[in-house]
Amino acid sequence: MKPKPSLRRWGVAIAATTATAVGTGAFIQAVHADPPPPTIEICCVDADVHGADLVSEHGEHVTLTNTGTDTVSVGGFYLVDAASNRLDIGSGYVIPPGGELRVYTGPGTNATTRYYNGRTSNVLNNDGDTLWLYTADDDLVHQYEYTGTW
Ligand SMILES: [Ca+2]
Ligand SMILES: [Ca+2]
Repeated sequence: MKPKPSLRRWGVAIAATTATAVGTGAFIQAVHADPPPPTIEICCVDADVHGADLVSEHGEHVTLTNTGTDTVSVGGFYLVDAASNRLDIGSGYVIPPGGELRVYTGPGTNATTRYYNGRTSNVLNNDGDTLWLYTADDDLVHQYEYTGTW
């Protein structure tokens, strides 16, 4: 049995609204909802690149995209797979609207749209895996499942 990471989901806030008529006016009280989850999704997984999957610069990687209209800070976000392997995202990374960030398992030169974990063993199973994306505060952002490409 592979241990599953805990699926802590974003709380769904119930906006309770009470209206009290006072004379001719009315007061509306609303409970503030939790902030919405970040608009970051796991777009695609390149688990089996041409040749060795940990080749420098161009190895196996996960691509994250920002589907929203605001830049999102993703420093400290991390990915976990079904075997509890973890891929981190370095501090200070942001993804602008419509932009993407590639998170590599192996070594390479970090750049604005590429972050390398410098690991020495494969994480992304070539025959399929499930990935969970978490914020730095361990809140689940997105789940992504893929199968082998053959
Ligand atoms: Ca792989
Ligand atoms: Ca390969």
